[in-house]
Amino acid sequence: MDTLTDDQLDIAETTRDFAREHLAPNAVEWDRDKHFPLDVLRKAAGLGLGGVYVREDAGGSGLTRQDGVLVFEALATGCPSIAAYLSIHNMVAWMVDRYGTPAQRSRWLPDLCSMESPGSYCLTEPGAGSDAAALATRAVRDGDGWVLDGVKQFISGAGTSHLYVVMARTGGPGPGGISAFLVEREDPGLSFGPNERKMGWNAQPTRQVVLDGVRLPADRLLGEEGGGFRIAMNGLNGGRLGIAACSLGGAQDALERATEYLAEREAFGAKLLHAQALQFRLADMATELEAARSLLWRAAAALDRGDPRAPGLCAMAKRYATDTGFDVANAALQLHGGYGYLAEYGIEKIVRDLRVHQILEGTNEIMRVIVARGLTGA
Ligand code: FAD
Ligand code: 2MC
Repeated sequence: MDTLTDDQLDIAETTRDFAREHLAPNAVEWDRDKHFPLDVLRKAAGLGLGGVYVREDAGGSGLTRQDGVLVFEALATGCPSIAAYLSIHNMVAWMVDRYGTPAQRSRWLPDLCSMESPGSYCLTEPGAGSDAAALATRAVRDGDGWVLDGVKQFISGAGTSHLYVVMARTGGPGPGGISAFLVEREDPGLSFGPNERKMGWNAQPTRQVVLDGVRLPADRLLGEEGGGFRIAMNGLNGGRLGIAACSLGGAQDALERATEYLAEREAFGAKLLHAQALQFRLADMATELEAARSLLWRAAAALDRGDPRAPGLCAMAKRYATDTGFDVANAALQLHGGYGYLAEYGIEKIVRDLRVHQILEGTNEIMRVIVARGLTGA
């Protein structure tokens, strides 16, 4: 922790306190009841967590990505699923801040920052996931405005969120034919599928977003016509750091719980923590997490300074931290013996929540595609 400033130490500690008080005591129940605690998210917004990267003139906290990875790791120690939704919401808010006109910024950012209007990010479709540039949702010009038709798949927060950043095709095939739009929940023609039944991430809804002749005025285009894919990818660079940080937070919590458990549990006439084999296991888990954290902080610093290597470093960090986080949480479950498998201990929930971080915001195979392209130039 010695590379952190006093301000960063404060941010991490305040957020961890929030997670300890408002998330951790409820996380198992929210998972069981599939409850999305919007009231608690709004409380987090009171600490500035609804607009982490948004500039202060629009109600944001104006923090860096290096600050952000501390925030999301700390939040995820209380509940990875809620922390990850907040990370996605912050990706949306950052996109509006970064690419919005002054009018769009003043119209949408204050409510995004207070979480009066939670946000969702809509890229994936039933027929286009990893190959996002193949998306088929169409936006056709209609006078000054647009009409959108298509289906978005697996959208986090959908149905509850008020603002949807939707990537749609306004031109020819490939990434250059895609534009980004701001769609509101009340826009006629917008509807949602049922809440998907999932292995984890149960404390937030995942639904299809269906666009059926959604008519939008011209001022709902975000950024340039044809610039939507680049906007989506730039959003994801930061989003991938957030998801990686959530994996570290969940795994750190699991490691701490396993250590406490072994210190209490007796077998063969001694505390299990005295078994050197188990101490070595804990040592390896801590070492792996620290290595992942170092890479994540390096990627965040690269994104903050606009280093052209940042997308590759973000992909490396997302791949490494989400794989490590899952492995560490799974090892913590093993160290709890049979109790690790019981819902009330909260460990199996962390494992289930972290599993999907290896899949979404770009699968870990796609992270390797990105890294390999950087190496080979292909
Ligand atoms: P596919 O692209 O069909 O991939 C299938 C398998 O093939 C994967 O293992 C993949 O890694 C592999 N593969 C594909 N191409 C290659 C290749 N070139 N080389 C090697 N392997 C390859 N999307 C959003 O837009 N917004 C959201 O809010 C959102 N939230 C989500 C929440 C949840 C709970 C889930 C499960 C998904 C969410 N997603 C969201 C979608 C997520 O980003 C996609 O599921 C993911 O990008 C993979 O796409 P796919 O499911 O279509 O898999
Ligand atoms: N950062 C900045 N720009 C990027 C970029 C990145 N990470 N990735 C691609 N681009 C740019 C790229 O530089 C190119 O720009 P230009 O036209 O100026 O040359 C343009 O985008 C097109 O890129 P590619 O030619 O590489 O496009 P391709 O179709 O070959 O592959 C790939 C792109 C595979 C990297 C992209 O489709 C991808 O990331 N797929 C994964 C999709 C994904 O992550 N989905 C997550 C959904 S959100 C989610 O899951 C949530 C939970 C919210």
